[in-house]
Amino acid sequence: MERKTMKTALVTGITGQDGSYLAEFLLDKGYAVHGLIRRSSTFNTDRIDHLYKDLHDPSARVYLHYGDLSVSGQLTDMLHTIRPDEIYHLGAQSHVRVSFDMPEYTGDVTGLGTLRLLEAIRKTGIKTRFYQASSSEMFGAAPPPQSEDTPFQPQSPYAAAKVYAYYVVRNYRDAYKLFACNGILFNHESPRRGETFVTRKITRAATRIKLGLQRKLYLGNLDAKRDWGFAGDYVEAMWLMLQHDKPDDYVIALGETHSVRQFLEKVFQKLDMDYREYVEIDSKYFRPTDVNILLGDSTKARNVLGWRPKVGFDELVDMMVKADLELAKKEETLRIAGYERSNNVR
Ligand code: NAP
Ligand code: G4F
Repeated sequence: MERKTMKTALVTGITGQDGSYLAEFLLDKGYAVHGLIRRSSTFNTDRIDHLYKDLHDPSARVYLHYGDLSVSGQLTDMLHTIRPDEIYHLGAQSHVRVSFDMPEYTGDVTGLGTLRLLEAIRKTGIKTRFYQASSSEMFGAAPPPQSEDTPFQPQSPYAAAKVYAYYVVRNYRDAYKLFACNGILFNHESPRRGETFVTRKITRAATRIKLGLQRKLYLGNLDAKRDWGFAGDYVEAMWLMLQHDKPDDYVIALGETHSVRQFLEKVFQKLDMDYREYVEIDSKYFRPTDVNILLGDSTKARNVLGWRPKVGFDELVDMMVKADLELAKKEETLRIAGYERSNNVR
């Protein structure tokens, strides 16, 4: 019988929310998964620790490499050594509010980071397929619904950096015939979402308040509307784009929009509480310019790739509340045993 060789993928941002779901998905499909990780003085691999096996174990299929998107030589060496069949470029300074505090760094990592990887592919001459984590933030002030044909009106240094990256991907596809795709993903969340993004900040705080571990939740603009889906569903779309016979750009979205206030109401209601008793507005969480409304039209991805999200908005909220309630209960147990976790709200 013919032995099928294992496909190899390189994932930048493997330690992030999406990277962890994607690594799981690719391992299930039989891939060997290489990930770029940053050196950190504290552990930053929590989301993928359950996937990692010691390399002396013959069944190990996850390989981690130290590097940084701001250093091009390293990226080129890595591609030369790994020669991945597919590259999923998810690494970025991904926080919109932070991009106003660190605009130059965000431009370097989130914008130029993509160019550095594309150049590494071009210089090494490896045959690979490239996925770029583009974002619905690029639509910015453009009225909804937003699709592949909607002109970009970026409203932050983060969004501007992503627009730059989007266009270099298209340019390298045209100029050098690279198989390179932009996935224009609308907001996607999960129990693994970073704790400073609004959905997770709310589910963490509400469940902690419920158990008496926290008293207040400070937020910014409650009127902003987002099209929130489940991260696990969205990583499948990334993979589908790279399996298609030609490279293209696709919007990925649930196609429903809800305000931050509606999300808040729903979460607190599930816990039998009224958010108005606990939430205070703090101007530090407002952005110099915000995106008022995002609502995606993913007809193209549904028709061409056959992509279908499995988790709806209500199920997503349920999933996040349940997971954070469990986490808060563990925290409560530790607190009773004398261990206080610091709750640095950012
Ligand atoms: P995330 O949780 O913030 O993860 C970002 C990842 O990038 C982390 O693994 C981080 O490493 C890594 N990273 C940051 N700076 C780096 C650098 N200088 N060099 C190497 N790696 C670096 O983001 P996510 O939610 O998973 O999103 C994944 C990608 O999709 C990002 O590009 C984001 O901008 C984009 N996106 C996200 C959404 C969404 O709703 N989630 C929607 C559209 C697009 P550490 O763990 O060490 O910090
Ligand atoms: O959760 P957010 O920080 O997500 P945002 O800005 O939409 O960006 C996320 O989604 C993008 C896709 O559209 C990604 F490209 C990006 O990497 C990231 O994953 O904020 C959502 C909304 C904003 O309007 C914000 O002003 O919530 C509002 N908000 C209100 N109070 C808050 C807060 N956001 C945060 N992070 N923290 C608050 O206290």
